[in-house]
Amino acid sequence: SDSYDFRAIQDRWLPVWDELRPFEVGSEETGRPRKYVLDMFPYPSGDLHMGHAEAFCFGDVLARYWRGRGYDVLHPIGWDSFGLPAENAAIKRGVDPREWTYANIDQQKSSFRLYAPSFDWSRVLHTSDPEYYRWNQWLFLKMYEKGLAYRKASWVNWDPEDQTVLANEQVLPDGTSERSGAMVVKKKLTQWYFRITDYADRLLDDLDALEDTWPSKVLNMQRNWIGRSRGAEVEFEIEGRDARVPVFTTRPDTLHGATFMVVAPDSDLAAELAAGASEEVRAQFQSYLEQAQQQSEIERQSADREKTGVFLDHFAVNPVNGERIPVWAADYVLADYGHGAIMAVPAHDQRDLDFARKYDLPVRVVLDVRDADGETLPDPAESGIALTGDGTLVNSGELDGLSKTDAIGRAIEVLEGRGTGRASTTYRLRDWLISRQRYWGTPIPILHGADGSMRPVAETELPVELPPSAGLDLKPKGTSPLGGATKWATVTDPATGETLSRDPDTMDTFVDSSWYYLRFLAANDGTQAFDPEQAKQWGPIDQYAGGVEHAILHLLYSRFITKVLHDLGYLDFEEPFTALLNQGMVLLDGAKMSKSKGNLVEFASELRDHGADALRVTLAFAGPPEDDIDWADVSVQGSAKFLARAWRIARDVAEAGEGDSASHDGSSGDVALRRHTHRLLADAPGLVEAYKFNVVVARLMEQVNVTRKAIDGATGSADPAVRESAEAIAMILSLFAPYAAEDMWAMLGHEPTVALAVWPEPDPALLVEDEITLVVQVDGKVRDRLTLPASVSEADAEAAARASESVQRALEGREVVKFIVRVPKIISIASKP
Ligand code: ANZ
Repeated sequence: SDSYDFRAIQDRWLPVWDELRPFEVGSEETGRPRKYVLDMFPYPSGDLHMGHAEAFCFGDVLARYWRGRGYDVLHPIGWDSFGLPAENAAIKRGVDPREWTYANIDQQKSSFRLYAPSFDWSRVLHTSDPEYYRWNQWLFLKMYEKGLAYRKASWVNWDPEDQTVLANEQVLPDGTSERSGAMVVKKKLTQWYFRITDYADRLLDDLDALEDTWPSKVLNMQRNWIGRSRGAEVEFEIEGRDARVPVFTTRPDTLHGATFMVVAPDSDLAAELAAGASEEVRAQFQSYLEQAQQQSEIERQSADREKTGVFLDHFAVNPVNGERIPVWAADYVLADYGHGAIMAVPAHDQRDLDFARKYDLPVRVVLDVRDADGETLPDPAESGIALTGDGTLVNSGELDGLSKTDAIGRAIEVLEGRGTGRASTTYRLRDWLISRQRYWGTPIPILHGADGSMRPVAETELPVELPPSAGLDLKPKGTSPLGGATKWATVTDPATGETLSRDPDTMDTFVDSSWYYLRFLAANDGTQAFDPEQAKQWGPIDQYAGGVEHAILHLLYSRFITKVLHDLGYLDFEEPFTALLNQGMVLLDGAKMSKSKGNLVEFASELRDHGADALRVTLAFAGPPEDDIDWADVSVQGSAKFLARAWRIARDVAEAGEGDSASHDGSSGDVALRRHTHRLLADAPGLVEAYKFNVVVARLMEQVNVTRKAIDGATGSADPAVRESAEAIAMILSLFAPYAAEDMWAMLGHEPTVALAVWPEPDPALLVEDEITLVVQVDGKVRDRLTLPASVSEADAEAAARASESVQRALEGREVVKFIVRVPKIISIASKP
């Protein structure tokens, strides 16, 4: 063939690869080192989109790279196929969620086939298959056995539109649902939880080991999400109540300045205290509570919001000075952080101060805080500005004169001595709410007795399969649709004959994705969730790639479940993802693409018009993979031109007719070109491993140009150095453009597939840098000749000239007025006395 035709090339190689199945890896020992490279698996909401194209391009570059380095690479693919969109489509269009889901999966599979990521297609999984989700149920039972899965009634975020529970991070800062846009409200429901808070310290501390291999942004998001806070628990007596009330504080040093107490309106304590108050207070409290429940957590905590509250007609006793302080309910205190109650220190906490000023509560300074000039700062009661800085304790009895830090330690000792408090650590992290009142998910394998008792489904009875959706009302209404499947839900206990009912809730789909990476190791194994032996061989994942939208929850939950499985004895590692790459987004004209905005670049049409190779090269060349790509700024045509140029080099070598590559030992031929080729072979690995894919593509472009010059110049296409370059280009190009590279490889006389060709080591003799001689003139006279590497930077050349003794002598007592560096020829310096 004569000219580069991407369609013909795709048609040529697709059937060959289908036949060869080059990326399937077995479980047997090969003696080669291993890498496990995984892309976050897709959700089948339609066909693949440009975001997928990008993410799977980058993951594939890394998978193909490690194969080129001689590794066995496991690079599997599956589908995260349970979840709300399937169910919403079913409700809207009356289709079966199952049909909708699997039709989309088929569509995505065929797009993937053409796009050609190097997946091991023998290990495909879909989380909505009973063969998969039975192991979710197995995991649930293991967690239940260990006390890590439990049920409790609690306030949850409720999306009144979708009629479903939302996780905190699905509630946007303005209090609306990320899903439906509706205002989220609080609702009390009995729900299933996983006890992730037991793992808070390990989840936090183990992040340190990922410092060099995870984006620091993600590490920080994880750290903030867990939110460890060290301080003290202080117990306050409440008049007329037997049990003392604990509060959490990071500032026990300020105890003498606690002039009132605040409890969260939606806490049990507030309800109890209000119940014991006058009718008027009860009524006030009730309406305040209803108002508070309309607010999102973020709103409630916002600093600039006007403070509101209700006096609960009760008094607490400050344990350090016996003072009687009023107890209020206010929504800036959250029910599920710390103990849901605080000691308010208005002089030193801004929110407490705002509240005290609004309701005329006393403000007592207990730290003398000064400004930079040593002046005591103004009284917060007047200034309205709390003294949050460091200072010396005053008005605080035995703590007077101590620094803040010393006073914190001393106050804890005092409290411990009296048995009214102790050092304590609190976390922002809450237990993981895993139950959903929706249809399209994993049924929770628990049976309920009429007496309220619970028993786990026997492992041998798994999977608890989802009943068909036909006849069920899938519309969200706050209770699970599965409850309506009466036949399915009713079970007779074979042992006792008792009638039991199945738990009607389904699991959060984050459970499915928390351990899927392990299922790939034994995707077709009907006897176990995964093979611990294989997990030892392949795990943990060497390279994980995916979107930053999963920076918190998915990664946190996977890390948690990995630690649980480790503790249960199934895994010998505790962190699932050794290295993480977060790709940016694909934008158009600076905006996120979406159907509703009408600015969607369709993956399918790009693929059809330009082919997989040009698309992939464009994505890789657009910039560092972590950055956003604006599709308006890239040129797919430019990528196609580059591919054609690369391809023609192999064609020219083939047409030169010498035909057999074996006759060339590589030691003959154009040395300058060989140096270029070996420098590329030497640099490419470091660049790929540092995710500088765009630089690798740029280097390939340069290599193609240099090689073209050699072909068209004196060297000619029959020179062995040209063949050597063409082969290096094909191998490295195969990371980005597998079709063109395969075609080049074939033209160069090799069998498929270039994807399994191991890159040659560069010849050190060809890596020695060329040298240049740089003339240094001072005021027109040659003063020195410097021998420097050809690649020297201007700054280094200037430094070398300044360091030259003869130059220094010529400049003695004179002032440099001009310093002109013209690498590789001359440096000229002008001076005056
Ligand atoms: C007294 C005090 C004095 C406080 C002072 C701060 C400054 P972090 O660092 O975020 O953990 N707090 C405790 N529980 C709360 C709840 N459920 N809702 C709202 N606020 C709560 O914050 C800990 C501080 O936040 C605690 O220390 C408590 O106020 C407040 F000069 O106690 B502090």
